[in-house]
Amino acid sequence: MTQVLWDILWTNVHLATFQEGKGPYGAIRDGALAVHQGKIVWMGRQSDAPRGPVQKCKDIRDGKGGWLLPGFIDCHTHLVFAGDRADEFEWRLQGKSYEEIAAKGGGIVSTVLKTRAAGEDELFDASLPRLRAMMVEGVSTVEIKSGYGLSTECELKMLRVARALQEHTGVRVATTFLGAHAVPPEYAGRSSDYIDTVCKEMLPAAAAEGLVDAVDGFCENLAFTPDEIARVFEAAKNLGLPVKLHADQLSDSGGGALAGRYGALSADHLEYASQNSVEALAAAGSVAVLLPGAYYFLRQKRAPPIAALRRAGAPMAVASDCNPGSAPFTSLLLMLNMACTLFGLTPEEALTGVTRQAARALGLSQRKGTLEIGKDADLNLWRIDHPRQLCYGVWDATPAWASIREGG
Ligand code: DI6
Ligand code: FE
Repeated sequence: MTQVLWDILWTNVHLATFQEGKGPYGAIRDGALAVHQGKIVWMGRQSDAPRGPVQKCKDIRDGKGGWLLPGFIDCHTHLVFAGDRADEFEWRLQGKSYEEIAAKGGGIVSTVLKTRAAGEDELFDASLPRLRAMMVEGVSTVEIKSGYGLSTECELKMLRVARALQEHTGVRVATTFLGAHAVPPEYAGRSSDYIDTVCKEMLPAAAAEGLVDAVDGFCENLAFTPDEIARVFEAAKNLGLPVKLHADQLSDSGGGALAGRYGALSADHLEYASQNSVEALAAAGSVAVLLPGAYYFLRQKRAPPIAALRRAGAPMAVASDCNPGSAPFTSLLLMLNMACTLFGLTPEEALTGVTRQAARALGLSQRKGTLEIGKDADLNLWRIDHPRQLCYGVWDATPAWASIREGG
């Protein structure tokens, strides 16, 4: 697919391509990369660049020895919400658990009440700064979940705001319907009836408006059982939508195994995942999405079974889980650091987790996640000496030195 015409040629750069099987970071030192009509059309060692197209290219850019990486992908966020939960943070520091607070009507439901009360514009204005903070650190694709509406009207409002954020910022937004996040107050004690409404009314309405790229659920003691989630997954399947799952975050509820059984794009959290779940995920090719920010913020004691995931060959992604209750964070760079220090990922694994594997967790591998001929020219140029520095700490490259979004 070498084109004769190149719109842009990046020279004097190192490439961290994150292509599978291409050595550490998929690195190409002293590289060059050519872009045509928003796609990568050539990349390799600069000395190997074909003369004809180089001579005809009118926009040759000097990367000054920096590193080009794929735009980062935050593949698990709840960044559209109203208000905050700093009060609960204080209560937890005094010894109350996340589960206790949720059981007393706090937790997710308290954010639901605030999100329901917010108008669409207000919700957009509250969410935009969080997305902007992510963009500053090189995020060019973000997944955004509903799940703080828990009514047809408010779930659709959240998803419309998520779509509007893409329109406004140019960041690619993947929307996920998370109606099965918690039982809303008007259905207290009737979770099965609520799941009926999710399957028969809420999800079909959201899908009909084209607002749903994937369907998620919260499988946990304080949320929904595997049987209830299975009903949501069946409804998703009938609509031809892919699924993903909040699984085994606070207890082993068999969520990982359920996700594997449905061929989920991903199973997320997984602190309490059993060997059975790990194997089911690996067999299905589902991505294990690790969320070290939530683990840290809830001061959990048990880390996800990283060694078992590695042994099973399960792909691992890293994301922020940005939400007001368990992970009030927008920094994917901080998550990279936490994935290494708290979960023991190597810097290469962590970075692969916000590029190639994160794209896979969103079903976007055809276009995103690696530097590869034919993929979107969705790039960040970082002023670093080595990609590992992005996991260690970055203080002279924020905002990403130059962000190039030639692709859609
Ligand atoms: N797990 C989480 O960590 C978030 N949602 C979920 O299912 C927490 C959401 C919240 O506490 O508001
Ligand atoms: Fe989450």
